[in-house]
Amino acid sequence: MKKNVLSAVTFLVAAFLLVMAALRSGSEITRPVDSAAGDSESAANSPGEGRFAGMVWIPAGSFLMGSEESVFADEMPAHRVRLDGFWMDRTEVTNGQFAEFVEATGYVTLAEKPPEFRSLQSSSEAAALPILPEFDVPGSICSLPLSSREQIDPEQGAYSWWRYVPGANWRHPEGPDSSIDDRMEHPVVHISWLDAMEYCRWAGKELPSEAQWEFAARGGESGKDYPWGNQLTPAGEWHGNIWQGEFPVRDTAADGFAGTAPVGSFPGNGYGLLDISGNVWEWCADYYRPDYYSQSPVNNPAGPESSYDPQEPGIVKRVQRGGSFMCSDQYCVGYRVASRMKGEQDTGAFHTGFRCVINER
Ligand SMILES: [Ca+2]
Repeated sequence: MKKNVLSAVTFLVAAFLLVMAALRSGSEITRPVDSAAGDSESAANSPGEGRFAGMVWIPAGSFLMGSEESVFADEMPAHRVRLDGFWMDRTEVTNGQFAEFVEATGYVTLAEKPPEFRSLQSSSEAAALPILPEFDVPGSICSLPLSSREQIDPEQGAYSWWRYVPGANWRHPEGPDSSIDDRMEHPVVHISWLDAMEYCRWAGKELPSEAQWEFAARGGESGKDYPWGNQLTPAGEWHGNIWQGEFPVRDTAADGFAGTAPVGSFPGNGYGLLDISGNVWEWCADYYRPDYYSQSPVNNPAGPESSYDPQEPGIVKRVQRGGSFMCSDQYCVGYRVASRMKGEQDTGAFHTGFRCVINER
């Protein structure tokens, strides 16, 4: 059951494009078994200075990436990966940081422009379809507050609680009447992969490879379910901003936050990375392919050369990792350290952000 529901959510970021294109067309999570310990350098992950300010050094090392057993086939096979050291942002990029970028460059995000099909494979028949008029305005994807499960149309599944909101963008996360004035320390959202790349270029940084992301998220531990261990709430404490309560009807915010949280509201992992699990999905540089782990090179894998999602083969997708405030144990469980997600590269949503790396010492 859970897998079916998960399949529904994987469509969610793509749902907007598909709808525009007029294509009307539980189980228990298996715990990865302990793997051989990583052999990281002993160098301390000391905080950076200058252009490395706000970053931590992730020492070179090797680890077992993915899951040895999982209900999610794209996490397998677990495979050995070796990485050079790199710097990584301690936190997700905040609204304040993104505002500096926009102020300096005048950059306009894709959600602030009329939609275009920017992430269709050249062979996709959808490229010839018109954008429906009601969606042919700037906007982005938000969740629709529900008052009861009766509002969920079984035939629509996840479409029941996601909607395209005209005027929603990073400055107005829930639509034109919302603002980020009191959220400058929250992660920026409604950021597409293409937007994130532009920010990185400006900042002299890059998006992490998926392997870098998972290695860093594991925090020097191996074979754990979460960045902090194998228990979701050790000693009853929440270690990341996710969803509690009946999904998607009522978020009890038992972790202290409904929606995004200011970055750094929870303890860091073994490398001092904050919110690496939960809060917002984080873009990685890599194209998404579910079978990449069977092809991955050992040293510094940079992802496949093209994207392929069998659920939507016509759309170019990039990897997202870490889960968000919308993830619950009844649903996408994306906050697990091995969980993989994908999104079309030109589309953000109100739970999608990023953090950066620098690949030099
Ligand atoms: Ca929460």
